[in-house]
Amino acid sequence: MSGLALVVIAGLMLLSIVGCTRVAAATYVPQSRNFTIATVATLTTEQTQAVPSYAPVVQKMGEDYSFSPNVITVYQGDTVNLDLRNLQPDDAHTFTLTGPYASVSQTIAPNSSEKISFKATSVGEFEFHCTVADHLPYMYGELIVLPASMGVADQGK
Ligand SMILES: [Cu+2]
Repeated sequence: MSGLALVVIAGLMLLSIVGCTRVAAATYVPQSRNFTIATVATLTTEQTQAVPSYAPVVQKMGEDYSFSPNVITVYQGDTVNLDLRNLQPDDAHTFTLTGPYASVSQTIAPNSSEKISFKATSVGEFEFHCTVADHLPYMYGELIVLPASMGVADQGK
């Protein structure tokens, strides 16, 4: 056997070894993600006692609340566990998602909490809001569901 043939055979063997050790494409393992979301008073009738100049604003615009945090980010396939806390003593709220998650809606009575869970199946940005008419203009947030492929890089961190 010629020296050239030996080199070719050795090269092919080396390629097959390298080929065998190639790492298989990683897949994202869905996680369980927990969030606590509180309803926060940003402009209310009660506050007008401390800051009288708020009174005409509240009278004209109505009371104003928000969710804190108001952005939730997860990966597709994750299970989202929400602990919803209504911190107001006299106002009920809802946590209501939109789009493919529209079935996720929970009323939270004054001074109480509710826990809900759902699976993040659809990728995209989806608004959540409180359906109480006077709260709706300001009381909203966003669920961001990233593609599972983006979660691979974060796996194990
Ligand atoms: Cu509300």
